[in-house]
Amino acid sequence: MTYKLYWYAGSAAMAPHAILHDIGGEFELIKAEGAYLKSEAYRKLNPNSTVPVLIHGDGKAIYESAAICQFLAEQHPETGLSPAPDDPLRGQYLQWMTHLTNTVQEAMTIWWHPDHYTEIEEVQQKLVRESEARLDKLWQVLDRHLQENGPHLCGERFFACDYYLAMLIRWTREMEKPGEHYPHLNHLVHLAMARPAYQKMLDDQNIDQNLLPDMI
Ligand SMILES: N[C@@H](CCC(=O)N[C@@H](CS)C(=O)NCC(=O)O)C(=O)O
Repeated sequence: MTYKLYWYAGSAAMAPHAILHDIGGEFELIKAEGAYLKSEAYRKLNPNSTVPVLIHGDGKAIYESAAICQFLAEQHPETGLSPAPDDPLRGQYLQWMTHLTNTVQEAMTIWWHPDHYTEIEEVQQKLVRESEARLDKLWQVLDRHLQENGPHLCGERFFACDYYLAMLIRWTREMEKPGEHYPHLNHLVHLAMARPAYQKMLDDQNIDQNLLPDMI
């Protein structure tokens, strides 16, 4: 099966793109940015005009990065990126995937796009500050979790949720306290970057991921 991934560099396509490299078969990358995202053709794939979109099977499109990650990892159990339904880690894996996309990513969206929430500039500035404070709390909880139960989110095994976390951490590099400043989050990104599939994704996307040295 040949997959197609609509993407642009450094976007929410990073994690699905790394997983496609773990799967190892051929896939097609289709760059989608700017005006093209708003085009009628693209809106047929994703009416929200965002990347990523995955095309699979006989042309079915899926959007939402976390859904694409889970779909790909489940379709390809040989990658080891998703615990099977009867695996004792399954519940935790689903918890992390959901938490990352509906809580951590949402806090980040407020930082990147306060304009989605209000037109009033002062309120936007307040939202940005509040979202940094909220992220700080979320990072502290995640960092403590990794310290006590890591090195990955579900312990010894690396799953798709770990790619997702590494991607979200990258999005905070311009914040006052980037995610990589927390030692166990930083270590998690190093673990993702040590995987050839993640490196291939960074190369394809022409991303030079400068990262603080491993702190643990
Ligand atoms: N919840 C969506 C969010 C997707 C999203 O906001 N993607 C951004 C890039 S990270 C995008 O395409 N923005 C539209 C643009 O840049 O014009 C997901 O996780 O896939």
